[in-house]
Amino acid sequence: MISRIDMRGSLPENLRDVLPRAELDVEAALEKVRPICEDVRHRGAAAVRELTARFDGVEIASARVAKEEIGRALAELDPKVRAALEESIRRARKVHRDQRRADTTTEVVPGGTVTERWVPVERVGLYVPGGRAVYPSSVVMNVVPAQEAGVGSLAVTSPAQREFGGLPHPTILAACALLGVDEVYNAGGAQAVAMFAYGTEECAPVSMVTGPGNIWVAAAKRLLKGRIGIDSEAGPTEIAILADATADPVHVAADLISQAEHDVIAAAVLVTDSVELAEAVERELPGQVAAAKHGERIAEALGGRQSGIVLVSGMEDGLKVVDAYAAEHLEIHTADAAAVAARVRNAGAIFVGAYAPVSLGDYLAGSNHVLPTGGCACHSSGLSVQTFLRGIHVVDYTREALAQAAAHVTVLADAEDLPAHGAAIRARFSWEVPNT
Ligand code: HSO
Ligand code: ZN
Repeated sequence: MISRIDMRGSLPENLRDVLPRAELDVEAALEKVRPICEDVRHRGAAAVRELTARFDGVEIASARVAKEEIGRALAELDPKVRAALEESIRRARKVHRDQRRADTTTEVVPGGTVTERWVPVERVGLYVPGGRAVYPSSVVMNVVPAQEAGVGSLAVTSPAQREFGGLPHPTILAACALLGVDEVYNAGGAQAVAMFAYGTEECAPVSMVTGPGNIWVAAAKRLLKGRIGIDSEAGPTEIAILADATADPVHVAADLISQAEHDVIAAAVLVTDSVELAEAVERELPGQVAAAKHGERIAEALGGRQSGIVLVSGMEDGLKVVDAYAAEHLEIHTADAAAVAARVRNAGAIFVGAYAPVSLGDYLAGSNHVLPTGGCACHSSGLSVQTFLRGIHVVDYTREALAQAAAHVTVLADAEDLPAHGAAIRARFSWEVPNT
């Protein structure tokens, strides 16, 4: 059901390369996505409609969802789902509000200050996946940080669904309504990203696109990055669990399964120094998988080369392995889990101990679930208020403070063979270089 990789003894040199990992060839998708983006760029809304018919099999009259449809979806939402979404929003708001950084002003020298002013991106497009994956929770995770950052104009897009008359899934529309978002589109795939990036007659262009999607969305984000800002490319979901002999195999198996449920290419990796735990989890998995609604998908994900149980000699090696893997989600099931968690350097999010499973983070912990995948956690963070803010340096120097810096600027400018840089300073002082 799940393969074993034995790294007891010494760890391999090229640890990152030998660990199980899904291969998602975004590069290969670029060539397919390029003409789609060009089409939307040149033909706007008509191209979005035609591409929606071609790829989603739905004829739509417009990619803009009418406000009445959003209101209706909320009115028809199951009250239990509404209450759960409201609590999810409340907790996420609480956490994301606290992330907002204050502007800082530093007096570098008397009369010379640098202020870092945090300014929200003006207009953002948020992509919410559709199809098999219907994630109203991802609406929450995208919209809340953007709103808390102060983004003024927010548009959400999610693929048109044939069974819902060409609208996005009603729960997604209802989540938008609960969050106060009324600009919603029913476009998906690369054409949706291009619609946001270039704008159409129906949709004003945005400065930034965030949110997870399939390989076409990832490729379009890569292609259009620069014209628009993006978060991460978001590949298939990953869970890594670092566990010792104290871990409960029932919990460990359930948590591996919970993320394998997303996709046949989702990754579930257990790193442990306990052969007994590895064996107990191996024994536990088949029963839990058989009982799961999406058992086939889960079995394929667990059996894939991206998943596995990695045996290590001890927690020191275990930490090296999870750092090299840099999982999107990392659970720690060890004695003194908090102390072990504090030593982890690379992970999208860390879940400490037996009572903080990834599923909690997916919906209700208050943390964000849009996290770096594919090892990107070694250089990137998940979505946060910070994603939607730019720190602008505001430089304010008096004549005296500039005079004090003039000689050093001139010297450095000359050293770089850019003497006009120094001249721009001296022009303010009758061309004399003042002494420092
Ligand atoms: N685990 C996914 C997010 C999600 N789970 C949405 C359920 N719904 C990626 O972090
Ligand atoms: Zn999940």
